[in-house]
Amino acid sequence: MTQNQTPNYDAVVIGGGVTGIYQVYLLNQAGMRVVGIETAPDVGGTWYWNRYPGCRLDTESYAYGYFALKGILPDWEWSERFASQPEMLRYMNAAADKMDVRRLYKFNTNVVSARYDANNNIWNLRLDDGEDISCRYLVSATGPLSATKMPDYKGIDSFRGVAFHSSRWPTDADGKPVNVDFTGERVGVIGTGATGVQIIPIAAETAKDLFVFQRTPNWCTPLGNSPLTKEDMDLIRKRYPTILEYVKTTPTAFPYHRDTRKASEVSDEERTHFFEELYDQPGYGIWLSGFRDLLLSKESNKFLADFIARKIRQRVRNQEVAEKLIPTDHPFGAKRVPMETNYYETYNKDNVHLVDIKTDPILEFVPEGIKTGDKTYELDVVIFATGFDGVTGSLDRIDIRGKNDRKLVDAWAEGPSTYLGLQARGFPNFFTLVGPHNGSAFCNVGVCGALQAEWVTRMLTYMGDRGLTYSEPGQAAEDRWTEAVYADFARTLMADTNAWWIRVTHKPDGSVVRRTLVYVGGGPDYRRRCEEVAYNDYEGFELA
Ligand code: N01
Repeated sequence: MTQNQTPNYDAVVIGGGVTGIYQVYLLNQAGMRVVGIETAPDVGGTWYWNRYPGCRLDTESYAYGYFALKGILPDWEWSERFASQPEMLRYMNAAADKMDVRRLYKFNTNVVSARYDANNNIWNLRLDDGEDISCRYLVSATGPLSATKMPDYKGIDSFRGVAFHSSRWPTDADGKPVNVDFTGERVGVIGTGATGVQIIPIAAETAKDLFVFQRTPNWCTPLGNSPLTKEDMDLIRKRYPTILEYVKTTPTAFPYHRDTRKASEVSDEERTHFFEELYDQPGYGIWLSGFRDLLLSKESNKFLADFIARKIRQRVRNQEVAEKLIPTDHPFGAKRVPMETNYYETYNKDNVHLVDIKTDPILEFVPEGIKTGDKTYELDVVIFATGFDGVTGSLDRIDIRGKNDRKLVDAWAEGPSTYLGLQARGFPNFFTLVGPHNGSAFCNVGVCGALQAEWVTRMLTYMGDRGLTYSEPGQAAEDRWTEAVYADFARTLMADTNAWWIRVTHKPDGSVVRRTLVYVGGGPDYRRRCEEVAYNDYEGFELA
């Protein structure tokens, strides 16, 4: 292989979030010349950008991040079972300090394009400050939920009030997020996914009027947050190795395993009792420790969906509103289950109004607010909690070209094709951490992303030790992996529901292609497969 040109860096890592900074740290520790590129002025990724009121972790704080990894932050004192965004950002900053990675980052910088030069086996990157840099290995850690999705309603620019996406909270002249005070304001929230469900109860506390523009209701369940005392933390810290080993055994690296029974194997009474117990538990238990066939059997799913629907009817006083809040178009858990705190009770407040935009669609924005078919809602503030262009969105926004100048967006036009969700044929030396079809994306990213960064570091070290500088998946290995990912997903009840992890393509001939962007085989199987590949000298990858 010709390699006449020496690249500026051994590796470039795109992204300074929870996975990116750890990857930069590990590669630097491994003796590589590495630089991280980050859009934001500082580290934090999702915890830097999402600063909306109510934003918090819905993974147990002590089961997220670097809690048992290489001695990073073993002393951290979590103040709540599910930490708030400000605490998460402090944690990310402390982790960056501890790993001393800021000096290895270029902040306030976007990668505009990345092109593979086959003659020199390097990637050439153009940055938006005009600088050109090159590297041997390109590693993306851009996050599955970072490319914001904004609706293109007519007239948005004509709106006289303040309007912004939930993960682009307004900032002051120094770039610091401002505290948007809703007191006495007429506020509109568009979107009722995990983000909207966190914002709505907080905005309702002070807004004069809160209008929730809901297109599709979600199945939401209680978060059950509570403070953690110093004594709690002392005990938790002593258990860190056990917690890490345990979450490594669960499908999503959250501290929950599914029950071994099918829903139909128990009596009505027993089922209801079990659901009540799960509903009262903090966190994701109701979704992730329920009956084992929850996402495989419509019958099993309906038992739980009916139970949650009853809870919604009990918690919301106005039964017309309650019915609008109950999903009818997707099974429980087929979309991400938002974890809520007083979400349903919020609709009992006089200042909160649910606008069903499925039956009365938004027609346009006007200077005074939002116009639907039925009326004009006068508003001062509009928050777009409309989500993200999931998983591949942030990569699509970079002009990435592999061998023969082939664009990644073209290669993945009808859905990603990868090996282990880590590399794509035709794009040598390009690794996608927490990327499409990757066992770390549908997972507790704080843990799974870090374990994956460790795996990639081992692979690059293995290559370095043997004088290898080129890695590309073989066609057969990639095809097998991709087919298995699609087949696994097709077996679940998630297959027919649109969510951020599904790419829906409307083709010119009128046909519609729906493709999963995530691997649902579970973290343990994924990591076992990765270890098998590593043990067998990275079988499936063409190394040179
Ligand atoms: O985004 P979403 P999100 N007009 O895509 C609606 C993570 N997260 O930011 O369903 C009107 O779930 C859309 O309606 P519909 C978590 O993984 C974690 O809430 O398309 N409405 C939906 O209601 C989560 O899954 C935490 O009909 C429009 C909403 O906007 C992921 O981020 C907290 C619309 C989007 O929901 C994304 O959550 C928050 C339009 N044009 C988020 N376009 C934690 O707790 C979209 N919608 C850690």
